[in-house]
Amino acid sequence: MRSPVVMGVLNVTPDSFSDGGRYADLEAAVAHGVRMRADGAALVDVGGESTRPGAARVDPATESARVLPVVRELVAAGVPVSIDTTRAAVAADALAAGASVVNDVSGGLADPDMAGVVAAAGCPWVLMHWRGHSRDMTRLAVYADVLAEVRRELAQRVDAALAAGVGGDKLIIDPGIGFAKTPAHNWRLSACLDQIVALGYPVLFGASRKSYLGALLSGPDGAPRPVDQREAATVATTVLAVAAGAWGVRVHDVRAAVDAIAVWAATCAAR
Ligand code: PMM
Repeated sequence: MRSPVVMGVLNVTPDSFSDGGRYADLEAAVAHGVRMRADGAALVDVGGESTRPGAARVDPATESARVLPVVRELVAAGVPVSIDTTRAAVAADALAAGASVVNDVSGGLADPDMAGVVAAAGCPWVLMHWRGHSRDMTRLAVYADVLAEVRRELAQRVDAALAAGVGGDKLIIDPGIGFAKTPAHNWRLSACLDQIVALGYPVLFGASRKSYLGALLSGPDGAPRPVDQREAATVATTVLAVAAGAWGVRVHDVRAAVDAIAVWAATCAAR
């Protein structure tokens, strides 16, 4: 059985919810990416624009200036890189700098040129479920049936990608945990991840340290569990996701995810 992919998160932003500011300088960012690779990350996902709910957008030049030096140095160090961007120009620059995968949280919706860039590069493309930019995200978290709607909207993004000439074997889908979703929506999608897998494409699952886990683990005063104390919960989501058939998980603590997957795989092998 193929081992699930672990994608390590490397946000080179001053304001991401989980690691904002920590890897803003080049040396620290590259060192962290190299460490995640050594810990077993199949890909290091470099992002230069925060997608936290309510975040303001950065201009494309700022986004490129943040990510390109990091992509270049990681690739030179032999680390496979995905570029976490919704912008075709940033994706094209990152691919030219050696990135091998485009991780587009908008599933191709934010930039009409993205499909063309991906098709021309012939690289894998992560299509995440998305309904709008961070500023509007909370307002867009309205569903009659979140599972049915996310399945339908993901299938539409797949169809659009295929129509634009991207190979079906290059597509990876992602339910977009925390993106225009309430905690209840996130739990429902987690519970029914097998039905996203049933769409027939590899599924990436990104729950690492997200706020619905903080809300679940809130203290007696109702305050959410701080971001840096959500790792055990994140590991639980990793095991549940791979058991549901996910292709991979996007996480901050790569070692913890790799260890959890090893336990899951050894358990499966002994059946
Ligand atoms: N989540 C974030 C950013 N990029 N990409 C994919 N494919 N899936 C996700 O769930 C996802 C993503 C936001 O989380 P972060 O601030 O920890 O990077």
